Amino acid sequence: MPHYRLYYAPGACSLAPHIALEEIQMAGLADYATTRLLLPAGDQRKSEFLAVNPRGHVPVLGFRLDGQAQTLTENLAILRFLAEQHPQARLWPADALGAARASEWLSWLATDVHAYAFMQVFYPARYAAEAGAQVAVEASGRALLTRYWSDLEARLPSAVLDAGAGEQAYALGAFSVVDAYLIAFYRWAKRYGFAPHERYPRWTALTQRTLARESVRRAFAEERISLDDPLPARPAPTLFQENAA
Ligand SMILES: N[C@@H](CCC(=O)N[C@@H](CS)C(=O)NCC(=O)O)C(=O)O
Repeated sequence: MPHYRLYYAPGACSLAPHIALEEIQMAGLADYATTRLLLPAGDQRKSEFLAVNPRGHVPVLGFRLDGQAQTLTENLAILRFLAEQHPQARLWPADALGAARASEWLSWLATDVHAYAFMQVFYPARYAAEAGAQVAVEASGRALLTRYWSDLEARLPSAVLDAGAGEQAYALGAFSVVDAYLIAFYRWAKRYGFAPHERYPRWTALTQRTLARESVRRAFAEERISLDDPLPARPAPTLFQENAA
């Protein structure tokens, strides 16, 4: 049976592959272990982890394939790889258009939403040294995210609002890795004050349906997170200090 190791940080974007691995394990297709990193403690910059992923990011997936040890980074690649290795878990649409839609969602979430907009909100000090400029960077990220959330809400099918729709009422119809990724963003949106539970009924209904899955509850429990976790204190190193480190 395949065995994986997931390097994750609680509530980070690594939550998506964590949920995917739970789905795969619960279907009896593989098992996995985890290594937990605490980002505020700087675990991602420690030499043990940089030896695994010199980019200093989670998620990382470790596994053996054809006798070779592999480490795979990047959510989009990891989610697609897991889904393709375990088609019986049905985490990725089988038809060509559905598959393209899955890539469309994951790519947009990883690049525009995460790398472009959220990073400005998470780490304004990485973009500007001066405090006033950092406020402007964060405001820019927040304005982008507000636009993106409306786009996201409009793209979700109205069927997600139908409490009786059951297993066919996820972002792409059936449950997929897209839903596993979306719930991580919903939690961030909530923590960072975007009040998705008040403003985005489709995204909220989708999140509740996703959260009701056993795999998702297990991943949340192992990461010791909830949708209501408060915002952590922010270390906010300056650009100058980061460069000097
Ligand atoms: N492009 C990567 C980004 C991964 C990423 O930014 N991960 C964050 C957690 S959500 C991280 O490890 N951040 C650590 C840091 O920036 O110091 C992906 O999509 O997997």
